[in-house]
Amino acid sequence: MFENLTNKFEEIFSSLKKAPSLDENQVDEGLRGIRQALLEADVSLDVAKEFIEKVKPKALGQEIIRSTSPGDMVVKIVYDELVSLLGEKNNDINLNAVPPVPMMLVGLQGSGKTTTTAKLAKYLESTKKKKVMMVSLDIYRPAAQEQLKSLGEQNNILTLPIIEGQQPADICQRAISAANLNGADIILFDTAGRTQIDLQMMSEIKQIEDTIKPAETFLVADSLTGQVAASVAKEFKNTVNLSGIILTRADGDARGGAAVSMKFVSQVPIKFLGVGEKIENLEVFHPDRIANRILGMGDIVSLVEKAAQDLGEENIKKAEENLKKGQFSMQDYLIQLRQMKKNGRNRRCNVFYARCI
Ligand SMILES: Nc1nc2c(ncn2[C@@H]2O[C@H](COP(=O)(O)OP(=O)(O)OP(=O)(O)O)[C@@H](O)[C@H]2O)c(=O)[nH]1
Ligand SMILES: [Mg+2]
Repeated sequence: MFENLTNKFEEIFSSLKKAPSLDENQVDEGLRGIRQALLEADVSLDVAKEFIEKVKPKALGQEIIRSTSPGDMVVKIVYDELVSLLGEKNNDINLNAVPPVPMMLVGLQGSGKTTTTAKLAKYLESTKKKKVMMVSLDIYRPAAQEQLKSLGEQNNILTLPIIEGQQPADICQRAISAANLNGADIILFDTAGRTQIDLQMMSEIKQIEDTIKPAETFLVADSLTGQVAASVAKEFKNTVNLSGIILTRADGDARGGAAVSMKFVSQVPIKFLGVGEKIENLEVFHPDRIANRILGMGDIVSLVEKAAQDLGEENIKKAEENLKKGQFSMQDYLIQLRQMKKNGRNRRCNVFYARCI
């Protein structure tokens, strides 16, 4: 995922990093390149525009921190904005409800709902140590319920026995009783897909939502559809209370536009990535790690972060001078204590502290 963006960003940053200092034109040129790269990755125009508008004043007004080049600073600014665009932090799955906790997966046809239901069940069982029951509400596509049943059998996950001809609302009721009987902590409801959003599908999903009152409603969206995935999420959100996105086929997506645009366009966080067809191919979505992956420059980001921390050195020096001049204030003292706490066993601070006492 993101190979194209990573390559483009690397190109842009390598020329920025070579420059000993940066003027407005160089920054502008770099930002134009970033905007272009985002658009080519199928990020929506609004998102690309907003992104550049946020980065620009920071990139131009940013004081250059000692020990790093201005180019590195721009990388760090882009990184921070990217993390914020992707959703800041991972929103963990909500298990705060009376068991059996109901969750449902919705989405367009073929987006990966059934496969993801099984992946999620496996994740909840192995990582969260919960007993899960899977239930198919897809009474329309032939063999859809059997597909989930066989995934359950292959992976040793409980599924609700199929009763031919039963309607979704009745299946929901039966599932809740069966989960209680079997001591399941979580019920995952897999729903039927449609080729496109239509009223019938939306009203059925709404009905299911009203019946089961899910703690989590995941939209399963195909990453390969780029910004369409983000607008589909926006539309689903108008009907149901979407709590998270699971972006599938991330393994085959070299552009990554859906991942980048999703939070901004739909206001719904991505919680997981589907990264293959196998049951274990589900990854928790961490915006900071993804931003690192996109920029391919984790080392620079940590370097600049370190440099920012070391800014305390400046304060230490000033405080030392104040001490020599006999003007050591309580403020200087506080700076020293904070810096010591931050750095742990920082020799320079310790020496200084020894001089103070
Ligand atoms: N490479 C890859 N393939 C995936 C991923 N997730 C699902 N698939 C494949 O996508 C195809 C469709 O998956 P399903 O889970 O049946 O999709 P669905 O949304 O339930 O489809 P309908 O029930 O017909 O609406 C299957 O062949 C899956 O193996 C993924 O993350 N990566
Ligand atoms: Mg299905």
